[in-house]
Amino acid sequence: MKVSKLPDPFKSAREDKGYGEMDDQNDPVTMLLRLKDVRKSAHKYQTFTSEAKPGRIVVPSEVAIRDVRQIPFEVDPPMHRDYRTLVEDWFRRPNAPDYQAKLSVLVEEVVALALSADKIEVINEFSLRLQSRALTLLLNVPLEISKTWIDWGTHVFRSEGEALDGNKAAILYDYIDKEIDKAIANPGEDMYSVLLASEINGRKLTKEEVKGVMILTFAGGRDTVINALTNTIAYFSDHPESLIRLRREPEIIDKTVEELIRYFSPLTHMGRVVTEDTVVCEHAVKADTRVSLCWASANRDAAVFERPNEVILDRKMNPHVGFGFSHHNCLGATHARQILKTLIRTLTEKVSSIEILESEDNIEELGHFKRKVGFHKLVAVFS
Ligand code: EMZ
Repeated sequence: MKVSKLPDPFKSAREDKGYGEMDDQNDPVTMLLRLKDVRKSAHKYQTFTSEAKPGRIVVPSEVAIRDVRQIPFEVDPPMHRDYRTLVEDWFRRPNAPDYQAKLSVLVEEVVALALSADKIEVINEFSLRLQSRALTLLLNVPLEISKTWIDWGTHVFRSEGEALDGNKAAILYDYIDKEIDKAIANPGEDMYSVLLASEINGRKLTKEEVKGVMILTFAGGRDTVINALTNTIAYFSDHPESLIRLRREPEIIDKTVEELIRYFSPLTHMGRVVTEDTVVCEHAVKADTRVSLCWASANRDAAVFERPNEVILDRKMNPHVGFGFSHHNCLGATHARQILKTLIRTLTEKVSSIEILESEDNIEELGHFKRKVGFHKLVAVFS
């Protein structure tokens, strides 16, 4: 099997029943597997809330390790809209030419480093490095700060064995508290200062709210971006012909970015808590239990996507939900898309082939479903 292949473990459950079931720390989850149901349920925040106990909509649940609400992600409309409006412009900055010029420099440096080394371990020496460096642009802080973030590793709430780790979360929380205090003492042009100065319903955001936005900014775009970047490298190692095609047809790169996000689905699913007894796919779900919107399964739904298990670089109809769907769709998507687009363009310009020397898959265990989401290790030679 090709190293970049991500099999679809949900096919038969999706086609037979439309849902799957998994346990998670004694708080089971009914997973919605069809694109149509995932989209429909994403809209229905009154029945499927995001505003549960902090950490409970994440699968695996983070209830045991955090009590700060992430904003706007763990808030429902109408308040959700107010928070979202507040941060939306900031998160659209990656569309600006000067932002893109700076991002290109960062991407080119990381690719140059990969080319100059005999071999690299892609997750740590490429993807984590690029993710953290690019985040300095999103936060508008100096590049050197990324060194601290790189030291935290690929996940801020999990340690290497994948176990949820409260001590690790505390490192992020202390760090953010200190940064907020620094910005209060000495306001600048960084994201903390901008949030502290902003108003919601005629009042300033509280420190706790600023912290909630910052935690999401650090946590939500970390392992997801790292998986997307690492999987992109694996993909081009298996498909040098795709690099050649994209070099000749750079105009399809935007479509390729969407297709890779669909195929990789870096975030497998996101939960909601059921507010009243209801039915999903003819299956009863009780109030105060959890469902999840399984983006990874929905993105392989043959009722919507032709040849769903193939990467079609210029796929025409691509209504994927790799960045979520409805009001909670990914706030960081503009930044993530720009990173991938810049990476692909840079690879077509500078790299002819990538050889994988060693790999270890990262397989998520979701009840009886086992899903490869990326790698624990990927050693590569860039030429
Ligand atoms: C949460 C989540 C957000 C969660 C869009 O996803 O990402 C996860 O990686 C974090 O652990 O806390 O931020």
